[in-house]
Amino acid sequence: MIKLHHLENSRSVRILWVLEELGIEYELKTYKRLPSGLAPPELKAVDPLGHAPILEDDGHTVAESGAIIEYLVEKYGGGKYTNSDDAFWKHYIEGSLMPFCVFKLVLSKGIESIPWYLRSVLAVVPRAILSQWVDPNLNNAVEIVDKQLKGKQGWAVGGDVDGNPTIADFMLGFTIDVLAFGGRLEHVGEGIKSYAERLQSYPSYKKAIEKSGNYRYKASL
Ligand SMILES: N[C@@H](CCC(=O)N[C@@H](CS)C(=O)NCC(=O)O)C(=O)O
Repeated sequence: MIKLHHLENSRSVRILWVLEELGIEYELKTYKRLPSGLAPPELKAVDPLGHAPILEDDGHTVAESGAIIEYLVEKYGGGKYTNSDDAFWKHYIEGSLMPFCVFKLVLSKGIESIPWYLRSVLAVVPRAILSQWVDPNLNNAVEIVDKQLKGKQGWAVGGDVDGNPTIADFMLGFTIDVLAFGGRLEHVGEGIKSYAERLQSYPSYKKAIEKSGNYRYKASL
């Protein structure tokens, strides 16, 4: 049986969504993050990188959310869930947008961890990196997504021929949650906002979020 190694509050929500959408049976193994936020060492025993998600199926171990999604859609999707525009968005989301989300998160957490009485001095460099490099790049990357979603009533690249979500959506869902988290929805643009609303009421996505445990990125709409 398929086994998903899922880390709380992580990209493995993408795979939960695909599995729920496909309606196939799977075993879910959920891992808690260490206090540092890192994945626990047990994940390294499953795959050398030790990052979630990791999927096991039929003797294969697949890492990287994009690769896992393609594997599942190809093997179990029955020809559905694809669109010729998926390739760009799959690579763009993980290759260009997510890195800036992660830089922002890591630098902001680093600044917060500096004792307040030292912050004005020690935070100068991380704040400069944020304002001069991370924020402009992140804002630009988010705007590109917003432009793609603006005016759309359905899926990110129009869905498949039957109106189902496609690989671009499976990649985008978790990222939209991260962008919309913590009251930031007001700052992300109309396209992202309305997509986030539709996503949150989509049955298989709702189910995936329920199964993911205590999901911190639940957007307040
Ligand atoms: N590009 C990889 C990223 C994998 C990744 O960084 N996963 C994070 C969770 S979202 C992780 O396992 N973090 C724990 C750690 O860094 O120890 C993918 O798309 O699967």
